[in-house]
Amino acid sequence: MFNHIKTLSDIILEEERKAKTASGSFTILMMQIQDAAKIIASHVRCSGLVDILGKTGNKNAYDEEVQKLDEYSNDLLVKILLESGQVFAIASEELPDIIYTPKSNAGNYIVFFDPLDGSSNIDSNSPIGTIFSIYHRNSNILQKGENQVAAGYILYGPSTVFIYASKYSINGFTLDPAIGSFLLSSPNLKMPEKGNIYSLNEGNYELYDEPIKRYLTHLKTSKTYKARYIGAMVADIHRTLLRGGIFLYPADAKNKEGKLRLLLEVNPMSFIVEKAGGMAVSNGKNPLSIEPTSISQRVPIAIGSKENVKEFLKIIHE
Ligand code: AHM
Ligand code: MG
Repeated sequence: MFNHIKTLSDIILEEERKAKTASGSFTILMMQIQDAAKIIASHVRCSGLVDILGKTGNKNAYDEEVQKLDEYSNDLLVKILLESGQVFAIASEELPDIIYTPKSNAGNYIVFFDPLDGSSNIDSNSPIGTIFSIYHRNSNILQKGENQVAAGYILYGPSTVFIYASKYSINGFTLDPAIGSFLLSSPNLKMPEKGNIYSLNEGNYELYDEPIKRYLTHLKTSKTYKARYIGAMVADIHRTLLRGGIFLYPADAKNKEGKLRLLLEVNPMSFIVEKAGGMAVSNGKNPLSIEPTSISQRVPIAIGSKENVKEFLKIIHE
């Protein structure tokens, strides 16, 4: 029998049919985000050539001016989203301020994004990603994470993977470069209840406060844990989603509020991980319940398999 593999577009259309009042606007927005992801993925594949081609007249493989990949990804997303007709406002990790779509073209969604997360990995040909978070239009742009309509990330690794979470489901897709579609590769993602991997920048050890040091000692002396840290949240969270365990970016003496941004990194990842059955905590609270104060607000984060996050909470409160 003919076996059609579902695509990301199929899932988005299925969900549109479930939403009784849907106008098609969200579907168009998600199609635009998919397009941007494919274009960024294609540029990531050529990124190692930029230096070589750059020397021959500042043109890249696409005959465009050579531009840093993070700038390129940001400019592309800004342009695609503002021209989509579906967004009211956008905010990017690369930009200091919120950008509003001109009234004539304004839509009903607000999109936050980190166009190229982990960009310091580019030079060493290591994984990088894009993170996005979608809200309904509201006069208050800075809404709690629990109001997210959908969130997702794209991981540019050995293959390009798109994780998409909405109120209906969470699924993973892999880009088939031959046909240019994201094919369903991890349906109904459910993360392990517990894992044996912890992930944080342990180079900051001396800067951590006593409870975090105690927790790390607990992990090491239990002799059941492995350490893994890629330094790109998208890649570290993706491994945590598939294999279980915990990812942390705690506050420390240098990063007093933590390093990762609530609206651009922490909330989309917390939404995704919760949908997959995991848990996130920030200063003892669910980050999705925090009232944001600014686009650049940073918060500490511990996120991952439920049992691992509960164990973290138990040890730091001892
Ligand atoms: P970026 O979005 O500017 O690339 O920075 C965020 C990144 C995360 O992807 C990663 O988890 C973290 O910063 C790594 O920070 P550090 O180098 O301090 O370990
Ligand atoms: Mg980032």
